[in-house]
Amino acid sequence: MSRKILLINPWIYDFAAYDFWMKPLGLLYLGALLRKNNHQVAFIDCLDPYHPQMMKENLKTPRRYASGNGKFFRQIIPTPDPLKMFERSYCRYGVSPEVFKDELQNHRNTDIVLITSMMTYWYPGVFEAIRIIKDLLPHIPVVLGGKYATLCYEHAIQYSGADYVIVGAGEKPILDILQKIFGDKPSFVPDNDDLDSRPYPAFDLIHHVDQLPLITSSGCPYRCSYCASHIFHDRFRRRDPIKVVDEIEYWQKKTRVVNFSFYDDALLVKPEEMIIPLLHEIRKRNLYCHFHCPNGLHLREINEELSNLLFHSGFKTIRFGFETSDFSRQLQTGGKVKNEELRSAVLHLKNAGYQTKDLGIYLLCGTPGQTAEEVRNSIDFVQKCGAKPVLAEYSPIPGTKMWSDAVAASSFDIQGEPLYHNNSLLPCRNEDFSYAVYRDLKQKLKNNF
Ligand code: B12
Ligand code: SF4
Repeated sequence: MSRKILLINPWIYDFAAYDFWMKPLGLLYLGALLRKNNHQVAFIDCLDPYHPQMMKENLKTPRRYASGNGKFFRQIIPTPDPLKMFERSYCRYGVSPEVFKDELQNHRNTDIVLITSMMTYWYPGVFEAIRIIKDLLPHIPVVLGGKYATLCYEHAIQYSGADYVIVGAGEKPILDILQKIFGDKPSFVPDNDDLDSRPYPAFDLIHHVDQLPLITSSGCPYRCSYCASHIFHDRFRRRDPIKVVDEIEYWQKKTRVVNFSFYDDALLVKPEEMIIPLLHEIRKRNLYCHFHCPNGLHLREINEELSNLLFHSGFKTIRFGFETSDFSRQLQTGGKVKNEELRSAVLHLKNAGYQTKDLGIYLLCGTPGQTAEEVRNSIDFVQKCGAKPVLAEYSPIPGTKMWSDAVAASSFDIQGEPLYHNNSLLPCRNEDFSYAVYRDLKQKLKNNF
């Protein structure tokens, strides 16, 4: 039987949040799958920066850019007790609770609610949404999935208020839940090993499309000690690059969108298998696109051919994961890149036409045992290579190799309270690397660029 299913992308509660091409891709993949199983799917996006009711009520609409990034609506809210010692405004990013409640009233006859989650430390926004749903639609089952639900399963079971908490990929579990609750046998189950067997995400549910996310793979062949990729995906799987271009062309024809963001963990790995054929096909079909990669790309693969291809195919925002120039830490954390590889990659990218400001190099700050000097040296090294250092504060993640070091290094109870995973806290910094030193480094970089 056809069920009415409501998807919810909850608020972000944090000290800071910026829309770096963010969309609830996993949730919208599930929406498409459920439609393919003949269910009716609706969507409430608490993060919608173009929400019509908010636009009407709010004189100050969030500043947005033509490439699809920008600010969210924002309201200052009380800081949760565990974070009170941190003197910054704590905010709800997204629509107001009143707007959310109004939207929910239109879905009183829904059969089940699916809510997603991202950063572990954003759980208060998820809980608030669930609390309101339970208030207004008390008898409707609520299923919680996504990153927080996977990484902090016990916490989510105990405190979220959801009826079901799902770990990992949601495709099979959600069909199982529908069968368990309503007795609905699935008519279509995607092949877990064939990412192209999934229907395209239900992007038509987004009412104002300014950019769309793409994913060409799941997982990553590397195992960096600070990263959770292997917890979500047991191995690296890829789509057929030609089918990815079919999808790009499909969305472009349907929505006229130009900006696309890649959410892959390892887009550039083995370029001959994915990015090279993909970009050649884009050019063959004469598609005009701008690509954005806010998630770190691999530097190791960059050579003359790939640099030219990226530059001439509309790769506008590119960020690379470099993390540190300290050789022993590079080895300890997984060895995904070496200093020489950064130097050579920047040379190729600049020869292709990129400028320093285009080449953002992520440096991981505040990992256990890291000194301020290591970060300074890394900044210097990136600048000497001719690229732009971008500081990324380390967020400790349960289940990663670095977790036990993070627990030992942190003065916060990161095991008991996911709010302390917040990267803004630099939760694993040590005496040597104070907030003042960090702020100073950040300010200097800001002044430079
Ligand atoms: C793309 C990405 C981003 C994007 C935004 C993504 C978005 N959706 O908005 C950008 C680049 C902005 C970003 C930023 C950051 N990110 Co990030 N990001 C990712 C990444 C690579 C992929 C997420 C994704 O969308 N995957 C694709 C979709 C298809 O999968 P999915 O969402 O998981 O959905 C599936 C399941 O989760 C499940 N599911 C999802 N929802 C639901 C709902 C229900 C009901 C059910 C049943 C199932 C279900 O089913 C889906 C389909 O199978 C992950 C790593 C990873 N491999 O997952 C890190 C990750 C989530 N990010 C992480 C981090 C650390 C960050 C940053 C803090 C980095 C930094 N230091 O600056 C920033 C923070 C941003 C901020 N403060 O504003 C960490 C999480 C940390 C934490 N403590 O939670 C991760 C895990 C990476 C890591 N280091 O291991 N990120
Ligand atoms: S290369 Fe990137 S995605 Fe892969 S394990 Fe390392 S940090 Fe994670």
